[in-house]
Amino acid sequence: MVSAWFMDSSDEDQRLSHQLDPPQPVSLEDLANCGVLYWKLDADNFEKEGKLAEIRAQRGYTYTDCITCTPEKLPNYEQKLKSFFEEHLHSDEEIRFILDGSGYFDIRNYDDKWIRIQVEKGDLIILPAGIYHRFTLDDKDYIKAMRLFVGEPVWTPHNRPADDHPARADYISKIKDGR
Ligand code: KMT
Ligand code: NI
Repeated sequence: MVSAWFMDSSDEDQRLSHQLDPPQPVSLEDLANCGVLYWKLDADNFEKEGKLAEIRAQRGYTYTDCITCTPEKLPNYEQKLKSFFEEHLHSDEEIRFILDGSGYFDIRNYDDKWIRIQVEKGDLIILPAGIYHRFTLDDKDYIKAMRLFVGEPVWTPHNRPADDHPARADYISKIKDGR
């Protein structure tokens, strides 16, 4: 099961867990209230399992590719990791299926608090368009993920402040309706 928690506010290494003391866990339901969707799939047998194909068909995810975060496999490694960790939003969903390794997606909830979501092999996570978020590797320094998209991918991050972006207004209105 995916694990998520409210973050402490220390400036220490982003790759540490940043749990509060005592920890303040966040449930899947809380994540769903922020518009974040999650499934656990079989990363070694996802083709046979069929769940990914089902989700792709339902949600129209026609595009896939694979990203591996290591200095050897990811061009401009340092620069990319830095930009992943800048708080930003996108005009579309961010969809990642973790094939190997682990890391943290941080999202802002409706009170603008950081929630850290730990992802590992088999996790499929969908961040809604317009949510402020960022990504970091953990202390194991390795993740391999499938990226999915509806049609031609647009990876452009809009760094905060991006409150005038149409996806932001759309996101805020959906979240308000759902509360
Ligand atoms: C992103 O956009 O933040 C990434 O693709 C991070 C690596 S995949 C878990
Ligand atoms: Ni992003």
